[in-house]
Amino acid sequence: MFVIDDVYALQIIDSRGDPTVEAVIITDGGGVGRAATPAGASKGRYESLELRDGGKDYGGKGVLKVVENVNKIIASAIRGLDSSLYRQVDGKLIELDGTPNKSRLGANALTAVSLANVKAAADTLGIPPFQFLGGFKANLLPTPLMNIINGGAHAGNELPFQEFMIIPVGADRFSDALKMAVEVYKELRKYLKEKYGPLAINVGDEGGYAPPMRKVSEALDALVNAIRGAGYSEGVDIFLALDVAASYIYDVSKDVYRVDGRELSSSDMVEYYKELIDLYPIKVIEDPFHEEGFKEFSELRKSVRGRVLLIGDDLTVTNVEIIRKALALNSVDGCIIKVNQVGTLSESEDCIKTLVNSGKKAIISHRSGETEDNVIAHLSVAYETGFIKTGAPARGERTAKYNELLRIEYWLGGEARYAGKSKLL
Ligand code: 2PG
Ligand code: MG
Repeated sequence: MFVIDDVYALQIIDSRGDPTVEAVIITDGGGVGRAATPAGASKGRYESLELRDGGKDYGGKGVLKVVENVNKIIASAIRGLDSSLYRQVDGKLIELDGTPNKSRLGANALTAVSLANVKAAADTLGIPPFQFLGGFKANLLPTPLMNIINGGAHAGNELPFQEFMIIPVGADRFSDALKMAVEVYKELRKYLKEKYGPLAINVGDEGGYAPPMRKVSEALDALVNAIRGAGYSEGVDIFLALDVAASYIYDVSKDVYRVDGRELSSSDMVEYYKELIDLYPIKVIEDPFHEEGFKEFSELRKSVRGRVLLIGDDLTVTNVEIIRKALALNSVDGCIIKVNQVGTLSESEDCIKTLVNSGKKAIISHRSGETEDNVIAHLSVAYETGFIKTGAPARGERTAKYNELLRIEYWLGGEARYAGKSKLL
C-alpha cells in the first residue's frame, strides 16, 4: 500500500512572489503527500544548489526546468518504490542527481519530492507526519525562536543584524508560550509606532517589524520594552536570540564586520558580543561570524561558554561533514536545520542525529521565502529537537507552522509537552 504510484510537480509561488516547486506523491494505498521547497535570501555559500531557469520570465527565477526534472527524471525512477522506506527513496534521489551539491536535478527538486514522499507515507497510514517519522511517543513541542524585528537581507532598513528574536519559555504549554509571544509582538507594534512613527510597523520577509533603526541596541531595547509592556519579565519568562547572519556584514578584504556604523575586527566582535550578553538576556546567537569563521566561533565560544548558545547556519548549511568539522573544532553549541540547504530529509536527519548524539542542539528552521507548507512543524515534533525558527506570528506562511503546532498540541491532548527552558542553557 506504500508503493509510489504517481509523482508530479508544478510551479507555484513563495511568500516573496518568487516561483518555487511543489511536488505531489500518491501511493497505491491512496496516500497523498504534497510539499513545497522554500528559498533563502541570506544563503550560505556551501548550500546545495537551487536551480533556476534564468531568462526573462520571473526575472530569471522560474523553476520550470526543476519541475521537468521531477516529472521526467525523478518520477519514473521512484515510481514503484516503497514510500515508507523514505531513506531508500532519498538514496535514489541522491544517486539520480549524482553531484555533491545537487546541481544536476536541483536541491529544490529533491527537497519537495523528499518531503512529499514522507507525507504520502504518513497519509497512507492515516497518521500525521510527525508520528510517522517520530513514532507514537513523539510529544515534545518546540520552543520558538520568534523573529519579531527584521534587519539585514530581510528588510529595507539599516539594522546590521538580520533577526532579533524572543524565546518564550515561561509557559507549560506551547499554546501559552505562543500567546505570550503574540502579546509581546503586539506591544512591540505599539512601542515602535509611538517611538518611530507609523512607517516603523511595516514588516519584513519573516513578518517581524522592520523599523528605521540603525543600531543593534535600539532593537534590543525595543524587545525588552515590549516584553515588559506585555507584563512579562525579560530573562525570566522570555529570553532573546539573535541571527547576526554575519557573512552579510563581513568585509572580506579588510577582515572586519560593519556594525552600528563601526568597523570591528573579529576580536572586537568577541568583546561586542560579550557586552551585549551582559546588557541583555540573550541566550542564542546564530552566525556571529562569517561562514568560514570556524576559528572565530570557537574563540567566542570559549569566552562565553555556558552563557549563550552559539549556532551555525551559513557556517554549517545542514551538511553533515561540515557539522562534524564544526563539532571537532568546538565551534558551535548547535546548528540550524533547513532541508533545502542539503536537499533531502534523510540527509537532514543525519545532521540532527549527529548533533543530538553529541549533546548539541538542532534547530528546525524555515527560510525567509516560504510557502504555506507546514512540514517543519512536524519535523520539530518528530525529532523532539526542542526548537523551531519560523518567524513572527504574522503572514500566512509563518502562521501556517504555528497553527499546525497548535493542532499537534490539541491532538496530543494531555500527552503534549512543551520544551520551554529545558533545551536552553
Ligand atoms: C536564516 C534564514 C531564516 P534565509 O538565516 O536563518 O531565518 O534566512 O532563509 O534568508 O537564509
Ligand atoms: Mg540564519
